[in-house]
Amino acid sequence: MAANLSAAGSIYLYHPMNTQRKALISGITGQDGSYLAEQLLARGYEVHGMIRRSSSFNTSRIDHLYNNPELLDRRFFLHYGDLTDSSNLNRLLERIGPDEIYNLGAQSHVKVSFDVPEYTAEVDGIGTLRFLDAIKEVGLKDHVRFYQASTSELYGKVQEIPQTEKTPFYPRSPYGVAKLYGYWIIVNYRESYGIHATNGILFNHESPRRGETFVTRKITRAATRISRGLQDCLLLGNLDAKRDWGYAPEYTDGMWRILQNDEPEDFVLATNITTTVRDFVSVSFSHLGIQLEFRGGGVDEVGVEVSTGRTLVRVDPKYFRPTEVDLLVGDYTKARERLGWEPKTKWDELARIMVDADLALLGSEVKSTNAAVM
Ligand code: NAP
Ligand code: G4F
Repeated sequence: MAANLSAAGSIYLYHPMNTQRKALISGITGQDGSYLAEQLLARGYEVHGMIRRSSSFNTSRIDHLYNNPELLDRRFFLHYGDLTDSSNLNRLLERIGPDEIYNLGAQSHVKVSFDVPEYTAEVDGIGTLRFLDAIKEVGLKDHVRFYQASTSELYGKVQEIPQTEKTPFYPRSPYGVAKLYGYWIIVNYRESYGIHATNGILFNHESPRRGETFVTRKITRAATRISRGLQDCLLLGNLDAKRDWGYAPEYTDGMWRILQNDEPEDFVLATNITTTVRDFVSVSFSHLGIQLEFRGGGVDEVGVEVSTGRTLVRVDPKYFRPTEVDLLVGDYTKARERLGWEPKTKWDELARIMVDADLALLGSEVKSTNAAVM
């Protein structure tokens, strides 16, 4: 599908008489970007997405929008771009003239940020500055509203439980530190230039569209594959880590609500419930009829199937991080009171949704393999 993109990018020209609300999303090919694009289209927006050139297809999460002739190049436009390229950002803002910008693009993997710290800072930190500066340069500063994808990773070594908008930050990874720059440059441009720029401090949110190397999706994919005899064992890192896991489409709805608030303010979105990785594993396997018992400790801890004695989960230190965030749990009171936002899906229901989706995916993979050999 990527073949037509440059055409989609070059034919669109901003017209001042066009009154439909326009949103620009960086990171539209990611988990959140894909849900947000769907929701904004459903709300009647014209949606523009920034997409990176890739040597392989990177659009699977938005292909259903791209392949819809009612939408493509009518209300849904894709443009090549990158958060490391200022001239590209300037050009896009000039051409599109968006009313709302959602900056979701990022090198978003915490562990990977230890391997590519400089690139992570470029994209997640300075990329935010580039966007804000482009807004100033093209004269959109009094018009546009800007959402920054800030993160509970800012709290890192937590200074308070639960974490609120007022809790001091203590990031524990190059990713967290890069996002800290993003957070403060938003505050600074808001205070210096009056730009309607806001931070959504979002706690972990997951879905069937979650990238396969984040822990929840890694667990639900492996559990379904193990249950069908396609994989022997799941290797994980820190089983004791605790996260506040919510359901991604509810959080992208929260992003939109944050931008509809006339005062540019920062908000925590979370569920206020924290759970260990180990418990997420147990619930995921249990939904497939596999009861696990965890035995041992540290790197020797294993998850054993009670009925057969098979070891299905092991610890592999290669998934440990140089510095870990042990516990996250967010207090979303401000979002509830000011935006009417509340999470609906609890983490165990979320695990079941993801397991069911991965099972369905396995079914279609098996079917398409069969079709290919027949
Ligand atoms: P994701 O699935 O990893 O998506 C990241 C998106 O950013 C992808 O579209 C990716 O493009 C794009 N991207 C990466 N590098 C880029 C660059 N140099 N220029 C432009 N785009 C680039 O992440 P997500 O889970 O949807 O998260 C969305 C945002 O929220 C991220 O900023 C993340 O850090 C933040 N956040 C996420 C969570 C969470 O729990 N999901 C919580 C708090 C904050 P490709 O598809 O081409 O790789
Ligand atoms: O799923 P994770 O990789 O997510 P993490 O590090 O919390 O980051 C995610 O949420 C942040 C919001 O708090 C976002 F800002 C960020 O962009 C991303 O979306 O890891 C969750 C926990 C960690 O403590 C990790 O050490 O799970 C632990 N874990 C244990 N075994 C593992 C594994 N994580 C991964 N990715 N892979 C494992 O095998």
